[in-house]
Amino acid sequence: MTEGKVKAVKLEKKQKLANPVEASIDIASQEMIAQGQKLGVETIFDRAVKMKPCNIGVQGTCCKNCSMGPCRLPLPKGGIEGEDERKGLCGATANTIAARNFIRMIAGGAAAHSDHGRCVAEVFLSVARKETDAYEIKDYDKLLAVAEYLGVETTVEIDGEIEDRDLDEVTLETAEAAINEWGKPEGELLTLKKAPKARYEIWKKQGVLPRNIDREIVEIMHRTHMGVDQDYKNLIKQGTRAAIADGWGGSMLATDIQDILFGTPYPVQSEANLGVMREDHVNLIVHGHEPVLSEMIVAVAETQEMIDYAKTKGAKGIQLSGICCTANEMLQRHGIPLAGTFLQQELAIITGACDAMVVDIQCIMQNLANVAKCFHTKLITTHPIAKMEQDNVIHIEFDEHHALEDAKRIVKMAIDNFEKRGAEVMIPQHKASVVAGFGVESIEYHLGGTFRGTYYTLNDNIINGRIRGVAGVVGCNNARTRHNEGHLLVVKELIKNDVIVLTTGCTAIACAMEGLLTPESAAVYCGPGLAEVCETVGIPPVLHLGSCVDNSRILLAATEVIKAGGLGNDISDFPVAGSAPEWMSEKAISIGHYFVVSGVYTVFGVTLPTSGAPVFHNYITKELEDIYGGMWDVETDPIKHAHMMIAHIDKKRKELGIDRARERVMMDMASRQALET
Ligand code: NFS
Repeated sequence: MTEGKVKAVKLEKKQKLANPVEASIDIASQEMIAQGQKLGVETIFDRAVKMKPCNIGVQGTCCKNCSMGPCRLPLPKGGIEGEDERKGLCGATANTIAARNFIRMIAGGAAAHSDHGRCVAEVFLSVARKETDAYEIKDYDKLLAVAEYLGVETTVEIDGEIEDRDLDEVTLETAEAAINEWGKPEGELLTLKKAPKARYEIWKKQGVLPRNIDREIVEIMHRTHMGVDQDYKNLIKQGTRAAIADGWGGSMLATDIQDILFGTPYPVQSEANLGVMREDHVNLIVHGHEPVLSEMIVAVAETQEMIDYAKTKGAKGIQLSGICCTANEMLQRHGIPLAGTFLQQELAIITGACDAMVVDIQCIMQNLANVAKCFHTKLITTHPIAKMEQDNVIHIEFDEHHALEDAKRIVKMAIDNFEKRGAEVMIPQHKASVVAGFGVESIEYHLGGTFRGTYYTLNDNIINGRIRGVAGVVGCNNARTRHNEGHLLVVKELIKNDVIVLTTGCTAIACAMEGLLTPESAAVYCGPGLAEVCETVGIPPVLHLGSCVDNSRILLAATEVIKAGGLGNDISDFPVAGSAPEWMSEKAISIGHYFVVSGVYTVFGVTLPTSGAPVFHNYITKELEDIYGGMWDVETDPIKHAHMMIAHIDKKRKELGIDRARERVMMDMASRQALET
């Protein structure tokens, strides 16, 4: 530990500290929370004990959109009887205020995902214009698929013959068409046509087809300005447009373009949890979201030149690992291990073995700088829109035009810092094996029909009841709940009941840390039907589909299920449910809402910031189902949470008339064998 620098974050003597066992379900994290407390280094877990959330904000009924407020409209004790007379100075009702706040959260989330997408699209354009040689097209099949849905011709007729067009021209036109989706002056998003036809028609009928990605976000800021939209139904309608523009627009383009530039993921093996850090290696941790930078770090850190350089400094090599969604991106394409979830970022530094942490955008706690100050760790920001005020933070602005040089500088900085480690090194010895990197294509490969090459086998197993249904369990950690407990209890309860789980984001990392992302976990945790499918095909019962922008992969996988037939015409017809047990970010609200309006019943844990406005809350948790076939729900008890999803899945099985097959599966083995085709 670096002497003399501890004071910046020293825990006060009388400060109430977190109980490590109550704060996290994960032993590695418990050890590091305790280690932080021993060294006097405060973490988010201690701050969560010290500072309670504001009850009015939790209810979603605090309006601070003008300087006459903040107007606070808490729900009276015992609820509302008769007319709800609460109003702000301008007369805004609790419903208006909660709806405004809610869609501003959607705007924040959609902006974060989509601006990330824009950055990736800009790199794609640089590649197409041949302005950078650090990046190249890695997946031409994906490029041609994206060209097609963006309306770029990939063939040309010459003398009556159809020939392929020049690939450079196709690449350039595709990149230009992609960028155009953020700000085109008229029309609607071209990506919407990837949705099932019935879904597209619902959006059209409701008048919620997004026009372009940026406009829907801007319009939320306008409508929620003082004195504009004062009808909660009309407000959420705009929230719907922006959320669709995220899930079926900005996020989907981010995923597709990342696949074009960095390769479409296929299953890879790796490991997860803080135990992936190595005491005798240079530990470089990438944290954030955009793979544009971390791809270059991987490329540089794996060169012999850098490994040799690390050896000259006394290290045995370079251990790269990741936190948050950058971790998921690096895992799914390169097998780089996961150091941990959102709530483990400070803990990774408290190991005393993190030689450098390089961050880009989103989910980066400002307290990282204070924790880094207590150790030798170099904390490096890289993005022009995400800097930190603390003076120990180094800013190396990353640019795709000199990407390799920037990455080299960062890797060298980590290596040079290896020798400066203090005496207090403690890496928890906990990690689990992982198989990650699933997606629309690899699910088709593993669960597709041998001859049909579609989702036939998956559908068949849903119809015959071996797989009861599909769940998308996603989202963050939240320091107001026990780290990872909600994720793991919900996911385990689902797979125990034969529901296959698709996961992304920090839920995916939590599942990875628990060993749920291995085919072997099927025999331990699954019901008999799902276990049989997983064992036959050799897949885990929980499929890692990537980062949070990759939730678009879940939407597209659901669309493939519909296309393969036998399970209805729309996402809302088939047995699927969504969940975010430990959500905390605005991005999660945007994801939740595009799940809902894509026809998915979606349950959130922790709380929903709408509870203080019962009429609006009722609208999104009940009435939306009549319009979109999906709705919000909230449940903090993980087991109940999972069973609400299962009940919905069973309701859909019944509506499809496939509930009987499942009864036979559960009752006797002979009937199950009779179902085999
Ligand atoms: Ni998603 Fe990824 Fe994690 Fe939550 Fe943050 S890392 S984009 S927002 S905390 S899942």
